[in-house]
Amino acid sequence: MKIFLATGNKHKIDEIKAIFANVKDVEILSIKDGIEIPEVVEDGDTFEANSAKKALEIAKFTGMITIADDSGLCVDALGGAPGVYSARYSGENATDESNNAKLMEVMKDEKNRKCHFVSVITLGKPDGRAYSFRGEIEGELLCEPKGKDGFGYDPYFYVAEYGKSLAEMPEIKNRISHRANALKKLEKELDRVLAD
Ligand code: ITT
Repeated sequence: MKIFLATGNKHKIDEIKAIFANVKDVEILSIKDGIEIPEVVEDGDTFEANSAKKALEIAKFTGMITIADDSGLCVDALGGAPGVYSARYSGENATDESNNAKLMEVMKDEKNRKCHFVSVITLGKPDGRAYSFRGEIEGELLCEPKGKDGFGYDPYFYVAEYGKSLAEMPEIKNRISHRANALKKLEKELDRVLAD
């Protein structure tokens, strides 16, 4: 079956397609297939609220079963910031570079580098029903970037178990990441959710 992936972030499209590659009978469509979608205003206070809003608004717009990902970096020493504001941490015209520069500036004298990524994947139906799944991954913030793959905060996100940043291990990232963990939960429930 065809499932529409509601995101404007091409890195998310690549990752979600790679993670879902082995899921039988599911074909992921996205803006990369030439389907245009309106921007959804992300004004929720939680990953769950924003993820459900994106999935449901775009499911209604396309008339297709739609999945959305709302995700972000939560830093312990910053009380969970940037959290749901991760994409625009350094302001309206933020880029990955400006967000990382701000994060490094704010964290420069901080010894506690513990952090985690969160991804909430929602499957939304055009009739308004939504099913959300949360995944997380623990890490530590590096002081210098490492690696060239991935996107966003990946070059600063160090995973002790592998001794590497997420930007240094794209294949492994797609097995262990917050996004992979949320998608595994969706995959487990997919038949039930689709039949509901
Ligand atoms: P859509 O809303 O269109 O999906 P977006 O990039 O705006 O795209 P979010 O609002 O969910 O998505 O913001 C997620 C931000 O969190 C993202 O832009 C990165 O800065 C960060 N982020 C999320 N997942 C990440 C990952 O796997 N690696 C690095 N940074 C990540």
